[in-house]
Amino acid sequence: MTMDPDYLPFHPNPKKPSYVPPQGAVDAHCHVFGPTDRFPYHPKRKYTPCDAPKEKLFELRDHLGFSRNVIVQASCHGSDNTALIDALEVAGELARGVSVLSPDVTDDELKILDEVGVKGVRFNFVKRLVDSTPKEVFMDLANRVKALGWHIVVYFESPDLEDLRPFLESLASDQVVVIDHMGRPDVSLGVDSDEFLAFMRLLEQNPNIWAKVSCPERLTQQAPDYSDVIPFARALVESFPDRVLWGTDWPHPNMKSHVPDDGALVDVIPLIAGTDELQKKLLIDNPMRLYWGS
Ligand code: 0GY
Repeated sequence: MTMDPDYLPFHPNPKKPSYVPPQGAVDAHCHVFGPTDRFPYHPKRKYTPCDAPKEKLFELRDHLGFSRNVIVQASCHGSDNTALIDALEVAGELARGVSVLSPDVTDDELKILDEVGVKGVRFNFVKRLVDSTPKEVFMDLANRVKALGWHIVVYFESPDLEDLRPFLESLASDQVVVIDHMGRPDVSLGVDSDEFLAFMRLLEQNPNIWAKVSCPERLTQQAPDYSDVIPFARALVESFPDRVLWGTDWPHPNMKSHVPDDGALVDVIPLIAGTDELQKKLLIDNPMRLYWGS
């Protein structure tokens, strides 16, 4: 199996952000990858990342002025959560996790994940990243993790929203559902586009649906200032201040256009959450409630 990475490496030396996050801030979307010799990538992965071990993530957390991480299992490790478990064991109270589960996961495996700090399961519908999984399989997993008090994280791209809407609404009838990266809008259409208004309506009509206002680096056509993405994130933060999360997305797997500077990504925060109160909800209150139960 080749281990050559097929996307850009993460930024070797991100700048110190000008924006200082409030004490206790949470980076609620980031990943750990490898190291390959301990935690091999999944044989059916769609891309091979650069190793991005937990030590590097924790260094970045401190450098950017954050206190905690929510580490999300990405497709390149499939449903083998061992690198995630290892990172959570070392981080203790400073991290929580979101897993990817195989349909035949046992109750004992779920218990281990729960004990180490996993609080959610991710359902990935992005066709370039995963082979498709029937919705019934996801529904069954959602029912199983409900007993543990976990929530669901869903990743899809905006053209798939209408197809997924009944499924999302059904999940959200009695469980929190977090949508990754604002449902990946096409930002060239503008914040008043039918497409983005449909996403806003999804949150308006479903009080259990949350959004991550993350990933300007993937959505932008104006790197590195990300000004075309800011109105989308700001609309969500101002309309749903108690249901938004923010994350770096480090180490930015599968990026081919540019290498984001994580310090520059942090400097976007005050542009999308314009007051101390909105920043505190986005970076502390919301993630602490969902992942630390406080
Ligand atoms: C992300 C985005 C991506 C990758 C994954 O699971 C993944 O492999 O999430 C992507 O390529 O858009 O959230 O990190």
